[in-house]
Amino acid sequence: MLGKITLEDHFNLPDFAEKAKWWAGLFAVDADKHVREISDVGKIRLGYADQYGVGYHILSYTAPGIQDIADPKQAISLARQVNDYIYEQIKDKSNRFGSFATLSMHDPAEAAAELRRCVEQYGFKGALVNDIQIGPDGESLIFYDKPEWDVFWQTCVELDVPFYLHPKQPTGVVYDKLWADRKWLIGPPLSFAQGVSLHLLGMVVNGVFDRNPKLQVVIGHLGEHIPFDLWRINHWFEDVKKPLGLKETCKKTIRDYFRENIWITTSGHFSTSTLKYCIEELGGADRIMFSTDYPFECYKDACTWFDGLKLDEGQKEAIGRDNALRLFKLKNV
Ligand code: GRE
Ligand code: ZN
Repeated sequence: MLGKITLEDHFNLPDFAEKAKWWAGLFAVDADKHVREISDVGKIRLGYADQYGVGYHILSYTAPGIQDIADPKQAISLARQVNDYIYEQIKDKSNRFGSFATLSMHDPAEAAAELRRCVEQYGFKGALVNDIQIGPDGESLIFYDKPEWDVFWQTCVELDVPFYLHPKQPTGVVYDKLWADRKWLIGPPLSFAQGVSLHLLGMVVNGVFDRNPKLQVVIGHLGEHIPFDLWRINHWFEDVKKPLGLKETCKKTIRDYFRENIWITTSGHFSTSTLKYCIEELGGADRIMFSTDYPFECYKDACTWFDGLKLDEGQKEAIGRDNALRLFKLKNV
């Protein structure tokens, strides 16, 4: 399929090759190739895109990004630097590239202000954040599911842009107690999905979507394990947790939030049976979008898998392109 749109496509600041190398050492077999690819937002990336039929990318700064920076001033300053950098890189290629805003999530009003700057001045398409923000003491973990974050969520709604909740690695006491002795499970095998599913379901039970009913949140990796558990989550919310008090903060069903607020992408998860399961469990393909997860995954694997799929009439166009056009209101791409 030509003209596919990918929404999880990461870049790095060229000055940060050392950090990219550290991350690549954890997750890439060929670290040098990985650093070359993640630092490029031109020839290499567009070469793959042209070869494998990707027409448009919404780029994002790579994990763990700003969410690993404990010092709030340093965090906001790097976020601004990243946003200024990527804008300069893509401004003359707006038919091929868009970008998500990179945000420091230390302070809701500050995050909202930087998102507004990126959307209004640079035409960015939303924000992508790498799970929880490490707090100023280097230990505390900032979740965005409390009412004080509503000023940020209201800004997403007002600007009419989606928020992509992307994984990062476990740190601090969580790392020490749970993962240190099981380090091969860190990342795609388990920890990434656990982190994002905890955070997103935290937003559900703590009322973020009830207070901000128009908010649109995207998660990758075919839903970070949540679609597989949807029946069981729904059963326990409706039949046990709501009678016990959950109904105070969470008025609708988990399936309602997946119909009205939540989207998933295929990033890094190229399984036909799992995609078909998600289409069935989520009641159709209307909120599922193609994505690669480049350069942690390659265009060849993502695109040859997707192009070879046999789905019902219209579903491939919807997932590969049309749903993203609709959600991000893309024109001329
Ligand atoms: C990602 O950013 O999506 C990612 C990593 C590291 C390994 C796999 C992966 O940052 O998908
Ligand atoms: Zn990713």
